[in-house]
Amino acid sequence: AMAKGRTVVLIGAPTDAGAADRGSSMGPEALRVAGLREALAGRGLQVIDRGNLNGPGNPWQHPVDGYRHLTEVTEWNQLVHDAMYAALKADQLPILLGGDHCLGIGSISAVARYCRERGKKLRVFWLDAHADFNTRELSPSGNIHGMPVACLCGFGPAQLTEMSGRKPAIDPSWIRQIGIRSVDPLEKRFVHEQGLEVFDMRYIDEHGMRETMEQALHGLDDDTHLHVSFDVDFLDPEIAPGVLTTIPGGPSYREAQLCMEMIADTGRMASLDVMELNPALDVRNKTGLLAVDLVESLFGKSTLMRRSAK
Ligand code: 6HN
Ligand code: MN
Ligand code: MN
Ligand code: MN
Repeated sequence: AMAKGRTVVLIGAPTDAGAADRGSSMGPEALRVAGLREALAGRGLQVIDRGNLNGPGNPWQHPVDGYRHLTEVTEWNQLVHDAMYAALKADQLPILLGGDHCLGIGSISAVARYCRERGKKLRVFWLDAHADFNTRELSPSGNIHGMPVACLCGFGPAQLTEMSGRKPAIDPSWIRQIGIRSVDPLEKRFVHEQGLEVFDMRYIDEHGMRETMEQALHGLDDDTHLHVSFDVDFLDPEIAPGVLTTIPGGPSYREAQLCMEMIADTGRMASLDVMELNPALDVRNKTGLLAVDLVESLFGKSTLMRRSAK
């Protein structure tokens, strides 16, 4: 599926309207400056950089009725949905360059629509320090980047839950959350109620990244489209300071590499989000460079030829 010669499309979505503070709107350009296109081309992929989507600015308002910037977040997600869907229809592998993680709604709604039409199964890997499973009733902040997984599962405002053409866009059983270590009190209860499969940091500590990924990847087959939604705050802040919502105790450099390499080994990743990179908080684009390094691993770069290499 991920053979050399595939066409990868970069879609920049420079907004931070779903977050509590500014700066992730600069993420797409920081990923480009860190050499994302060149890294992918080095993997033997065709790369088309579509440039940035052009959505509304950040009005910088307080939440209204439990949501901050719902109008702007909706517009951005519709743009993302349309661009991701067009790329998938053209048999390309889209990479969304965020932008804050509210955009996972549009991205994964497009993937869900596409999979439904093709009769494909979908699995979503949510690599994140956070579960992003809040609703306006549960959220302590009103920030929609804390709500995308709930919206995709059908819990949220109609304009965000119905974007895929079907509500819910995805079933909770299609999701695997990895690296989680910060869940709000009411959100925690809802995660349990909905039966999300969460490989939190405690699980990774006890079982190791290898067994964690074996579990998370279990059951993927030829008919499964694997979407990876990579929130850069997944990574330990020691190695990845360039994010707004740093949470200590994340995966190390080696653990993150293994996670990405094991995804690459399956050959089934067919769409990707790289989210929440915040260059205003970074140090000499260190986090941007690390994100590009990990994306290379997602596309099969490893230190040596693996005996299992396809
Ligand atoms: N992210 N759980 C917090 C909230 O405000 O809902 C933080 C969410 C962070 C979201 O990093 O994508
Ligand atoms: Mn997130
Ligand atoms: Mn996060
Ligand atoms: Mn074990």
